[in-house]
Amino acid sequence: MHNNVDQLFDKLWSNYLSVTPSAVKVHELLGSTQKDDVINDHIALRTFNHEKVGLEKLASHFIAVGYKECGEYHFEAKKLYAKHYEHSDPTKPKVFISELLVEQCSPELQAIVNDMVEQIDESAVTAEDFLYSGTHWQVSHETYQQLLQESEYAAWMSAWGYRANHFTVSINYLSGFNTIEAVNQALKDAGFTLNTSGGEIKGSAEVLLEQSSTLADHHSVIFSDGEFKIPSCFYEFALRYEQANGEIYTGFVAASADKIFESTNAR
Ligand code: OOG
Ligand code: NI
Repeated sequence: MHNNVDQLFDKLWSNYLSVTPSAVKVHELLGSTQKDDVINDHIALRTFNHEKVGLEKLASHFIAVGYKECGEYHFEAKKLYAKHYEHSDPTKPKVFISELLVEQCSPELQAIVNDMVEQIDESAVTAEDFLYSGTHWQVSHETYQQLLQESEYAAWMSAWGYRANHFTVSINYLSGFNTIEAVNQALKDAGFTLNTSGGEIKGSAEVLLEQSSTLADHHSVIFSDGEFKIPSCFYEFALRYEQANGEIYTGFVAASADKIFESTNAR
């Protein structure tokens, strides 16, 4: 485990950039109007609900650097469960960790996932680099496509494994943009394709959180039966609103998150 928050995020960031080159362009576009680089609202990681690698195992790496568990979320149709974590320093990214409820999936998917999880060395899960260690197994592109038929989430995990699947620009901290509409327009003008599932903007001021995201970059993966370009990771944008008590809302909105997951769908 890491003992320093910034070191952990630096590693997660460079690992994410290695398969998400468009993230550099996002920073140039949104951050160049201000002195400091962008502040990230949150990042997200994915896993399977096996004892060995369940979301609590990922969370322990963040707990070790001062994070506390905050909210929980259910995604029935996608068979996912998630929790979010916060640091006492509000400029440190929040963390959203989800897990696939494998026992609710088909016997075929369960067999594939069990086989992948079995190949993870127990000691790898607590190792310093686990959250950006990628895959610990070999899958074929054929298996990837088979998983895609049932769960895009499972397919993404089979190809990319343990890494941040997105970083999220905090619009609240941007000096050049005040609305999510303005951010989306700048992104589209620069040639980015946004995730339109559930509309370009997910959520509203009423639910205290507005979100949008790019569609994932495409990056090559070496599968056991060859190299293929598939969706990797994406960038998200979040604008948070004040609650009645005057404090900024720090939770997530399940109905919006449900659509954000689809940012790794193929274009
Ligand atoms: C997480 C999707 C949910 C949000 O901000 O609501 C999310 C994922 O794609 O793994 O990030
Ligand atoms: Ni997100």
